[in-house]
Formats: sequence, C-alpha cells, structure tokens
Amino acid sequence: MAKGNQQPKQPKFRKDYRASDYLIDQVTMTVDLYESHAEIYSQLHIRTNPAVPAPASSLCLDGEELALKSIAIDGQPLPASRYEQDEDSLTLHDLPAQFLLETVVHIAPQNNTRLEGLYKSGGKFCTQCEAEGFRRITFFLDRPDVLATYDVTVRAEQAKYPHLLSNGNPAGQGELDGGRHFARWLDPFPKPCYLFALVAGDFDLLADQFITTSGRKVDLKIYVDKGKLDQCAHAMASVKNSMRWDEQKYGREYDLDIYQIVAVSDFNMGAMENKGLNIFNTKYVLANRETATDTDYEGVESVIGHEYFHNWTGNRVTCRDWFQLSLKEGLTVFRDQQFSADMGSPTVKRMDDVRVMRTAQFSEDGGPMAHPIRPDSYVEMNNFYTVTVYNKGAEVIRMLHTLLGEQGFRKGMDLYFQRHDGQAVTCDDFVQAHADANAVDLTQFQRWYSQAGTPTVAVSDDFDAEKNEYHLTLKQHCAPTPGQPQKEPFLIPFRIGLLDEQGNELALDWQQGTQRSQSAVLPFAAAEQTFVFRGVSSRPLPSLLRDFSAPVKLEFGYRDEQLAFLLQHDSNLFNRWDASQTLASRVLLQLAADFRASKALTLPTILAEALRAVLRDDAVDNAVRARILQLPDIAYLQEQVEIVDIDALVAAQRFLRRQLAQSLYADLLACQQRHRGAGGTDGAAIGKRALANACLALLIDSDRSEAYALAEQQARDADNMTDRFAAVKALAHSAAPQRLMVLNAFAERFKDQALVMDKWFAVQASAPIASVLDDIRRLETHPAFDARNPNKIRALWLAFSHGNPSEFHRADGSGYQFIAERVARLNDSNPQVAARLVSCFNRWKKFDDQRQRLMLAQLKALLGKSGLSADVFEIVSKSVAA
Ligand code: B3K
Ligand code: ZN
Repeated sequence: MAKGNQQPKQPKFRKDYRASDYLIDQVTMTVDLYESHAEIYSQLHIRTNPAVPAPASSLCLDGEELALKSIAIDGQPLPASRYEQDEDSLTLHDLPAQFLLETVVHIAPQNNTRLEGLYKSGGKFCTQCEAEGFRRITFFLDRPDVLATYDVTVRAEQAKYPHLLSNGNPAGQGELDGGRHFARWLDPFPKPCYLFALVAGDFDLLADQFITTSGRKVDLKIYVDKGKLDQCAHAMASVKNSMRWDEQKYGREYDLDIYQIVAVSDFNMGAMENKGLNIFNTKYVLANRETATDTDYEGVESVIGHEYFHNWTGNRVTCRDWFQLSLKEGLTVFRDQQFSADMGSPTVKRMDDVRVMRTAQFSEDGGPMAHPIRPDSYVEMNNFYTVTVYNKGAEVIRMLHTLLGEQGFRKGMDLYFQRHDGQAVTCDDFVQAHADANAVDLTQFQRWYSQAGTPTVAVSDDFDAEKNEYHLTLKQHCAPTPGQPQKEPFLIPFRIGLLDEQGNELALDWQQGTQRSQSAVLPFAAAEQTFVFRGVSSRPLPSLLRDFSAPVKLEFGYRDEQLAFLLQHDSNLFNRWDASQTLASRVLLQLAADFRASKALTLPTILAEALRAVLRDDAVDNAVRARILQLPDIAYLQEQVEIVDIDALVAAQRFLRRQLAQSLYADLLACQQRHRGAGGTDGAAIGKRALANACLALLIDSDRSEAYALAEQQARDADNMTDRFAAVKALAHSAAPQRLMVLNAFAERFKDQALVMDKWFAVQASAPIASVLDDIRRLETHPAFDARNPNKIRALWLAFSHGNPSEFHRADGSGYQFIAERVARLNDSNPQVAARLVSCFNRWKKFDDQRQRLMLAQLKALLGKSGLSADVFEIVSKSVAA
C-alpha cells in the first residue's frame, strides 16, 4: 500500500542528473498471466555506458512489490552474496562490463488498486508505466534515458483472454497446453520502459487500415468492451485524421505495421501513448450521438490526436529525465491544439484553451504548487503531470511558433527530429534546434522554461495629436513563487491591433529604439518598453494580447464602453469574446463589492445591451456567441482578485444570471428557438446546438415555469446527448420542480452506460444547491458508483471539490470535511488520484480567515495521518508550508 510510510520520500533535483552507469539495449520478456498472480521472466542485455568515464561495478535496479523467484547472470544463478533487495530496489555487485541478467518475479495485478504497473480492469489485464510503473512489473533501470528494443511474449488462458497484446509488430501466436495460448510482439524501435504496454482480455474489435504517404499499409485496431462497437467510429476516424495531419503538417509518417488502441474503464488519466499500443480511458474512445456530447466528441478527437502525435514527439524523440516532461507534453499539447483547430474552428478552440489557462493554470501558478514548465525538483513525479507542464508548456511552444513564424517553426521541428531521432533529450536541445535552424538567439526566451508564475503586463497609452503618434508602454512584473523570489523579464510576443472610431483596423507602423516594423506582434522583452506608432491621426482603441499571444495577465484601463465597442467591432474574433469576458468579469466583481458593502445590486445596462446585440446578430459565429453567453465562472473570477469573498462572488453570479435572464428573456428565447434542433455533426450544427443550449441555460435562471417546461421537453425528446444533457444540466442546477423527475428518467434510460452515468453523477455533485452533500452521500451507495474507479471518483468527488465552489466552500466547513475524509481513504487505494483530489485545498490562502482556518485544519490533519503516500504528502506539505 502506501509507501515511504513514516519517512517522507526525499525530493529529486534536476541539477543532480547523471547519466546511467549502465545501459539496457535489449529486453526479452515472457509474461505469464494467471488469476492469482503474474510471472514475469525477463532477460536484460546490459552493458556499461561508454559515455560514463568510470562506471561503478554495482548496479541498482528499480523494483517495487516484486517477489524475486530467481536471478542469474550469463546463465549462472547469482549467489545471494552478490545482490540485495530492499523495498524499492535490487542491487547487483561485482558486475562484468557486459552481461545478460535473467530474473523471474511474481506480482499481483489483481490486487493493484493504484492502477500503476500491471493491473486488472473489468476482467482484463492492462498496464500503465509512465512515469515509474514499469518497476512494479520487473526489475529495471526505470528512467527515460535507458532505451531498449523489446521482444515480449504474453501467455494466458485462451478462453478468458483471447487478445494478447504488446508494443510493436506481431511476431507469432499459438496454442499452449492447458487451454492457454501465447502471442509474441517485437518492437524494433528502442524505447524507454515507460512506453511499455501489455494487454490481455476479451474485447470487441474495430479494424481498419491506413496507407501512409509513402504507401505503407498500417493496420488500425481499436479494442473495446463487448457490445461497444457502435461507439468506435469517431475514434477510428480521428486516428486516420491524426495520421494524415501529422504527415501533412509536420512530414511525420507512422513507423510500425500496426497501431492499436485499447479502451479500459479503470484508468488514472485520459490515455497513454505506449509505442504502437495506446491504452485509453473509455471516456476518450467511446462516443455516439446517443451517449456523447459534442464536447465529448472533441475530447475523443483531441486525445486520440495527442497520443498519436506522441509517436514522434515523445516516443521517437523522448525525454532525458522527468524534469524534461514538457519537452514531450507541452509540445504534444500544442500539436493536438493545432490539429483540433484545423479539424474545427481555430478561434473557438483558442477560446476553450485559453479558458483552461486562465482558470486552472493561473490558479496553479498562484499557489503552493507553482513550478516552471521544467520543474527543478519533485517528490512524486506523478504530481507533475500538471496544467503548467502541459498547457502552459503548450503556450510556450505557441509563443516560439509566433516568434519564428509557421515556416521557421517547421524548420526548427525538422532539425529537432533530424538531430534527435532515437535519443532522450532536454528542453534545451529542443530550443537549440529552433535557434540553430532559424539562426536566432533564444537565450532570453528560455526563461519561460526556468521561471514559474504568471507575469502581469500593465499597458498604458498616450496619443500625441501634433506628431500623429500613438505610444503604447508595456510593463511586466511576475510575482514571487516558491523558491523564486526574483524574476528576470520574459520575452513576450504581444499581439495587438489598433482600431479607429469606426472600428476599422489601422495599418501598423511602429518603432522601438532602432527597430521598425509592420508586424502586429510586439517583441516585448524588457521590464518596461514603449512602442511608438506613426501616422495615427486620431486616438485609436487598442486591441491587446490578441489570441492570448502569451500566457500573461493583462492590465489596461479600458472604459466599459470601450470593451462594449471591442465586443462589437474588433476584427479579431478572439478578442471580441475576450472583451465580453473582461466586461462581464468587471460587472461581476463590482456586484460582489456592492454585495459586500450591503448595497442594492443593479444590472448595468451596458452588459445587458451588449449581450442583447450578440443574441440578435446572426452574422456572428454561433459557437463564439455561445461562449460569450457563458459568462465567467467562479474559477475565472477567483484569479482576478487578491482575496476571494466566495459568498459575494456567488451572490453576484446568481444575481447577474437571474437579471440577465429576465431582462433578455425574449431575445434569449427567440435565439434559442431559431437555433435549436440542429441535426448533423458538422461545425455549423455544433455551433447551433452550443448557442441554443447557452440560451437555454440562461433562460432557466429566470426561474420561469415556461423555461423549465422547455428544458423538460428537451431532456425527454432530444435525439442527441448534447441537447439532452444540456437540458438535464440546466434543470439539475436549478430549483425547478421537475429536477428530480428529469434526473431519475435520465438515470433509468442510461443505467447501463457507464460514461453517461458519470455525467449523471457529476451534474449532481456540481449542483449549487444546499442538499448537495446529502445527495452525494446517497449517490455513493448507488449501484453504478464504484469508489475504486477513477472516472467515478472524478464524477462525484472531484466534480464537487473542483466544480462546485459555492458548496465546497460552505462556511461551516462541511464541504472540506467531506473531501478530506475521502482523500484519506483514497490515499491507501489510489494515491495518484488522491493527490489530485486533495489539490482542491491548494489555494486556501486566498480565502477569508474563517475558511483559511477550516481548510488548514483539514490539511494538517491529513499531514498527521500515518501511511501517507508520497503523492498526497507532497501536495499537502507544500500547501501547509505556503
Ligand atoms: N503521457 C501520459 C500521461 C502519463 C501520466 C502519468 N501519471 C498521457 C499523455 O500525456 O499523453
Ligand atoms: Zn501527452
């Protein structure tokens, strides 16, 4: 169970990296699967590392919860005097420079509730080795810079486990005695062991083919639970689109003869890019119109793309050490974002990605877990698969792309692949390839890799009517983060536009020092810089940080009317949406301040009228309008204030939504009626559904029975999950009398669809209603709930802790208590997920004194618990120390 019991695990530091004394070139494994245990026979071809001057004669292999049955070197059993085993390693002594190590170990996959290493999910065997799970399968150098080829034979009972899979290409199969059979797999591409995978089970299989650009045939296979074949078509289409896209966009072709995806229902995260054998959470494979929303479809497409793109960014070129995780993750998220943008709407995709940055990532940057995209230390690596490493990492790649341009970036990528194919490298190597390919100096840019925190860019402007000059002055500042009191200025690509009084775009002609340019991207590199625009005849309105060209917070003293003007006129659609968010945030924060001061709340007409214009203007993209109507949520507002007065924010939000719903009722209804009922899965239909449902969600907040009836009918009669679930959600988060009836009918209809039941759990756990804790306790006893299944934990507990701010932060602390109890339990069964859950307390310092005390008390109680996992320990101890 929980490791490192009373002794907290020691942190690892990036500066301590040393190449391995030994390398493992080739691995031959036979895995025998039984109901009681698994036996792993491994043969490792080991040699000293020629790059290390004087390698030690001892070798320490990683290994956890492995029962060693036999050990031999070069065919000779190893005497006990030449090795020792402890809790997490096996050390061999007096070694030759080159040898064959053979071990047999037994493990217990059926008892593996951590879901790391080899485990069982729904009667099937599967693996998860990243970051350090392979050491739970066999003794190994479990570090990403040790690359080997693999020859793997899997053996199991034929009737129960007809499909036996591993990485690479198939290399034979056959029957064995006693109703057993085997399959052999050869992976010719050297890989680190975190990319190892093995699956055994009984599945339904969707098979297809892809012909690569050079004419090679690749078999495509998607394995799913029996009976789910009708939910695989979108995943298969997404695989093919991903393969084609990577060829066209980056010139990257697939390299094996077969590409397989297995969907399992117990999975700690979204999916895993194991070489040639991706293992997925069912959530990112299964989808049909009955069971999945448009957002779910997008999720499947982007995660399929993401894992596929890892084949080049992650697998062919991998990480030297885990501090370099963003080398593969930031880059691959950037690639999957580009892919989704190309498959759908780039602007809308950008809005959705930026929302994640401004909520989850800014929050992480402002809290005790703040770290650079390339962290300097960690206690438990699994805690660093963060929105910073992933999403901010992708923003850093995006900035590089902005600075180098499409072609320059492609040149850099080509050189990166050419130099480093087959290697385990660093983020510095990546940046160097781009610098060399473009003959530019990226030294300052690299601060984005080493400095944590969100910079603030404060902008002021000045118009000189005599000289016809407009001046923009930019100042940057980045607050201290743990271990980094002082920051140096970042290189910030700052995209802008200038609008005249009619809203027309002005031609840009700017100068800074000796540099003169027409580019709309200002290379902002000093603590303070002024850019001078020439030939400007009247004071323009600036449109700033277009497309969120850098992961920063923007400060500029817009007047509300200017924001409303941008919302209506900016040629940059992203910034029109952004103006709406800024305007609405301001209104909400002012309402919250009024609430705190016990003033009467009033709805500002400027926002209501701006939104009315949006509802009436059918020329604006529907998906964009839907997002404008969404309004900033608490998580978004939280990052705009120093101290969160949660009661005031919740009151402001409720007031605003209700007032808008009432004052815009007729327009909302008309817009909803004009756009509802769209058929089809194309972008236009998706946009219409999004808009109609955004209208519906606001209409419900009017608390009118007519709106309730509309939603009730849609929840019952919709012919797709997007519309049905939008209506169910709107009602579930309201005081409608139909609420329970609609929820019950939904559960009755979908009781056999685990993923749909996850939605049903989550929509109740995130309901901002007083009875929610009782509801969740009742739902924990529902037959579809399973406290060992990460999807269910996310649906019930994380949906509450991270998605229900008003009830989680109840003044009496009952929300905190409830979650802390579950963290304590989960700590023992699944530390990785427990650590995610406990992160809801990370920002305790941002709340009022009373809530601070309550949250801190829970954190301290957890810290005092015996048997705390390294995962939970790291998060909690850093939180408490903040
Ligand atoms: N590389 C995996 C994540 C592994 C998480 C380990 N705790 C999925 C991905 O990013 O593609
Ligand atoms: Zn990834």
